[in-house]
Amino acid sequence: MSIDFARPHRRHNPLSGGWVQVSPQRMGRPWQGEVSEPDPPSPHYDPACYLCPGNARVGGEANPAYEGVYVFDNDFPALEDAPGGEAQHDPLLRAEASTGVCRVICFSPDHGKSLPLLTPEQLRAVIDSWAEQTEELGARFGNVQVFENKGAMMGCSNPHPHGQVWASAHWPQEIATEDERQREYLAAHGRPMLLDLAEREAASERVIEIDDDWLAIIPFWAAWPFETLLLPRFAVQRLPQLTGSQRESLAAILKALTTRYDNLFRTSFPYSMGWHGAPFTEGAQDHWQLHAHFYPPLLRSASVRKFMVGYEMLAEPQRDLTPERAAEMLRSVSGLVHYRN
Ligand code: H2U
Ligand code: ZN
Repeated sequence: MSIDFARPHRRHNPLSGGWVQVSPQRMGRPWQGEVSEPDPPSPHYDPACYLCPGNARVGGEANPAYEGVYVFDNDFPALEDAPGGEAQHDPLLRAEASTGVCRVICFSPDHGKSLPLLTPEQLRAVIDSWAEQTEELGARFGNVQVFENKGAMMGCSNPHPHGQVWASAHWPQEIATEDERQREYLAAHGRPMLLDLAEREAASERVIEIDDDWLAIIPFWAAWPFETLLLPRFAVQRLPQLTGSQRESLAAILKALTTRYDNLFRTSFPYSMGWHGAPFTEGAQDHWQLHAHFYPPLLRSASVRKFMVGYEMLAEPQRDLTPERAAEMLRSVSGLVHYRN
């Protein structure tokens, strides 16, 4: 007997090695939880914003009158670019120093222009900046993590469109795990895992956007309701390797995907997104494929979110809405016209 995907089952995440509990039969249960307010629309300029052009940041330094993408060193960096002490090898109280650099990337001088509201050219400039930062910091550090934390619901401190980059001497946990899983897959199957996946999923019911270069899917093993995985359909390990035309197609697919997200609940869709690429080390990294994860918290409306609590914290992630149904919902809204236009 094969699995009945309409009944409780578990799905495996080959990138993380984890599992997710899927319970499609629970979709009909009543909701009596928190109802929070959606973010209000943002003005083009906010005199109180520490990221708007010309305004003073918290540390006192003023931003220049920037006109495109603007990158600065985080005034409150989580990592310091200074040598640390010796590692502590206690089996119970183990520790090591961590060093690195943290920067903030303002996507636009316009306080109200989140990714889907940027022009393809402006999005291309954001992609170029992600690639430049990765290249520059990768020359000095073992890993470069580019990410965006968006929306008050995700704990983002400011609506001004911005992301961050944290470069570290060490490989953070997620990167180390994905490195191992992809290395094992190449050894076992002779092809990079995520290139195989892009091929396998190109015509699946989990596709949100696809063109000759890129594929956006709700992964089979997604934990968050509308989680997506953005995959290249060609072999590439890191952002700086993308050609001009691959960056242009990426700008288009990012715009379409984030437009669908915003249109789904007619709100500026909160999420944490980020790029995973090969860490910086000697030798070929053929097992790696560049990819982006989007982890949005919303479940049913602009104000009803999924909480990863209870069973999720103590056992394993669980979802009611199937990835296939979530993909259908995202496909049913426009990827071309944003609800604010
Ligand atoms: P988040 O909203 O994603 O947390 O990012 C804002 C970052 O901006 C945060 O890391 C930094 C914070 O340290 N920041 C500055 O560097 N200067 C400021 O004046 C305020 C915030
Ligand atoms: Zn601003």
